[in-house]
Amino acid sequence: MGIVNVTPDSFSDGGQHASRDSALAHALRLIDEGADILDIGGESTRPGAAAVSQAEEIDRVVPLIAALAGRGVPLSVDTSKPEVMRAALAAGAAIVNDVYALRAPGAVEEVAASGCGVVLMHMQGVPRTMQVAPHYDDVVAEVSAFLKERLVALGDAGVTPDRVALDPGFGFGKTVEHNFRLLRELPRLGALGCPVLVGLSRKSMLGAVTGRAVGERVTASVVGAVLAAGRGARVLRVHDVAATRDGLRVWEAMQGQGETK
Ligand code: 7PJ
Repeated sequence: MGIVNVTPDSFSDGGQHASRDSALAHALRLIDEGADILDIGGESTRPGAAAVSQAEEIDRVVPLIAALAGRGVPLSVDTSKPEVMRAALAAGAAIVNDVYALRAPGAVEEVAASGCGVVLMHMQGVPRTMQVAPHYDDVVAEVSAFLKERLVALGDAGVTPDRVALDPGFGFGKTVEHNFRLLRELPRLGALGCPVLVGLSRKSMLGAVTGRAVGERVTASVVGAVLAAGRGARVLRVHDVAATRDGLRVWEAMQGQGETK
């Protein structure tokens, strides 16, 4: 799953158009590099990021989804707002990826009304403050219990587990230690019966162990992705598609199921 962020380019005078064009070019490059899914997001969920209005978020993601629909690559929309989900699905998105796990009022109903896939992610707290003092008695058990509870809530609304992928939410209300424990014990999330999605690309947990700035974390990200694959992750949400595919090819060859190219 290749990451496509549509955020205004503050260094360009072209405004909305320029950022849309560069997002489209980036998305096409990720398809070329072998992305199986594109995840399109118009709002940053990084700690301390400014909120984006519903109209603005729709304005950022919908034209890009429309431009990318029908190219043979399923599109995911990274949003927590039901109205954005609705507009994105109407424009051709096939998956809703929600870091709030559809807890916003109306979000479950929006997904239930369509046949789309869903990514349910765990987060402790809210983005603005989630990294202040994350606390768990047993992080793996608590993340599992949360995801299981969300699966039940979706099931009650008619969204069956075969439409769902589960994500531990690396970096979302977790210390470095919590994140690596979740990675180590990832098979316990797989035991819930849904495919597991992992997003650790360029994240600060990798900076914490390598000492590297965000722009220098490709190697660490690829190693993290391969480790996650080895622990059962079925979808890897990444910025660096080509590099990740190279890493996965090595792992797959070892498994005896290597793709040839
Ligand atoms: C994730 C996400 C993640 C899912 C972001 C970033 C922060 N969606 N959206 N999982 N992270 N499902 O990419 O650094 O880990 S935004």
